[in-house]
Amino acid sequence: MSLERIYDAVLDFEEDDVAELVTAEIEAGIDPQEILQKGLVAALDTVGERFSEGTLFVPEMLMAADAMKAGLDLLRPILAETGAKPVGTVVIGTVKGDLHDIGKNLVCMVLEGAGFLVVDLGTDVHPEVFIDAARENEADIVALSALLTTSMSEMERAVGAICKAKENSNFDVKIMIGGPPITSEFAAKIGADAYGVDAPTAVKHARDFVRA
Ligand code: B12
Repeated sequence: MSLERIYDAVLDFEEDDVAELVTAEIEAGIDPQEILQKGLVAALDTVGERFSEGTLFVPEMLMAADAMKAGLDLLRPILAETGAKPVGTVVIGTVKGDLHDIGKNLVCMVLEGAGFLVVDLGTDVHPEVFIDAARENEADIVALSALLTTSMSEMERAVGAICKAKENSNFDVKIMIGGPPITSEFAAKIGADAYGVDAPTAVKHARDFVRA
């Protein structure tokens, strides 16, 4: 019931209401994953459908994203709470030309929650920036996100550059990619080590990589 109110508040672009309702759910002991999936993520899916239908436009999409972020900010520390020593280091970013970061931020949160040290490079990240950050932080994994179909070629370019850097030095990282236009076939074609359909799958792959 209250999760529906969170869903509605995101669709009404009511940041303050989202924050208030999410706080109430947390205090009531509701599973943070449930608040996230059934309240916040479900609302953004509806936003996407309405955008596709042409009944909602970019400014509204942005306002809904801001409302969702108000809830995410409250859930982040709870999802990330572990206190354990990092099990590995992940450098992550959204590829060049792409400004979407909500899904990437979710991936960051669950990886942190699973005990990884996450270095978030933000959005519109150039290939060399991924490589430099991975070297500097001695990363085990580089994770790349893309939301736009037009970003897929940038992802291919970035993964290609990382693979090339791996050939020429003692630089060794696993590459994981994700985002709605991405598929496992595309990941295999461009030389990525794994494709993750969602945040929990990202954790599964990351764990497999550091165990291997
Ligand atoms: C919010 C939003 C925006 C916001 C972004 C705000 C922000 N800070 O992110 C704003 C308004 C800025 C925006 C702008 C644009 N957007 Co937009 N946007 C969306 C929307 C509604 C939601 C995206 C989202 O956050 N989803 C929720 C998250 C949780 O899901 P997710 O990103 O898929 O992430 C999950 C998985 O994919 C996976 N994952 C994601 N990344 C990674 C990475 C790794 C390593 C792994 C393992 C997994 C993984 O795990 C995540 C969690 O489970 C979508 C529609 C939709 N429902 O997807 C359109 C959508 C992505 N946008 C679209 C478009 C067209 C645009 C614009 C071009 C619009 C315009 N004409 O200006 C611009 C592009 C700007 C740019 N250069 O990037 C299209 C893309 C179409 C396409 N196939 O190319 C979509 C699909 C809308 C539509 N139906 O047409 N957008």
